Amino acid sequence: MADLNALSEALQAGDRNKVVELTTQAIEDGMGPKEILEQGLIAGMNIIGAKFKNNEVYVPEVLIAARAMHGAMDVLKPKLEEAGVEPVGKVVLGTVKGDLHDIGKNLVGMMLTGGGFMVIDIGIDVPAEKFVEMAKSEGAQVLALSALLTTTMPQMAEVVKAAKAAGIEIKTMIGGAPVTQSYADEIGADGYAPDAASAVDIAKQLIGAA
Ligand code: B1M
Repeated sequence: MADLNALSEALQAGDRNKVVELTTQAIEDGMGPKEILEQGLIAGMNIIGAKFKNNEVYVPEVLIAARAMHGAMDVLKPKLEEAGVEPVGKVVLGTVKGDLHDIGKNLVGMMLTGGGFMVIDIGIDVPAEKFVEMAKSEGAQVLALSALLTTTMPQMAEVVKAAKAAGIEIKTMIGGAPVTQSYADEIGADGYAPDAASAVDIAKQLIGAA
């Protein structure tokens, strides 16, 4: 019988081949895709997230764990769809207009995916109107904005303003090295996360899934 603890541990070690092998084995053993996702993969990603927050692991370890998670998701996704398993929520994620930094954004996306969210990553240098348009067309619950430059932070205010003006039911959350909770308060964003692991907690709180 497949061992979900071993799956979680292989994910934490970033051993993509082992993670794919154990996920495949768990499916063949007749385990439910939701159980494999939650008790194996998300459980492992949560541990990586907590260690990342505590500076026990660093960006490279998170990236290789996320790569292993992606490998498993390729195998698991069709099974999840067949079983009608709904994601925790849908997030539209991007780096704001004028800003080309994407390493932190990508990490946030990987952690959110690892946390069970469906993430629509719309890239870098994204204007406010595009965020709103995508949030509408995707029916997302959360708009997640990243900025690494003090000069592009004001773009976050533009997105928050545009989302409010469009009258859409959506929560906005922001992050990035120069961004703070007080800036989030100042521009009326619903949430702020200092790092990729906390972004998952905040996104869940915002949609009442915490
Ligand atoms: Co640039 N850059 N850069 N850069 N760059 C910084 C940010 C800078 C601090 C360097 C410095 O001067 N010391 C400085 C900004 C100064 C400021 O405004 N305060 C700077 C500058 C000035 C510039 C240029 C203007 C340089 C120039 O051309 N003269 C230029 C701007 C280009 C543009 O965007 N228009 C520029 C360009 C670049 C590169 C293209 C060369 C490259 C980016 C490559 C890429 O992203 N694909 C680059 C890089 C790599 C950096 C540094 C070195 C590293 C950034 C990074 O990836 N960190 C950076 C200096 C530094 O931070 N040490 C610097 C690792 C990443 C994991 O952390 O992105 O902070 P971070 O993400 C964290 C959290 O912030 C948080 O979670 C992540 C993981 O925990 N987080 C969120 C991020 N987004 C979040 C969203 C959330 C929640 C949490 O919710 C939605």
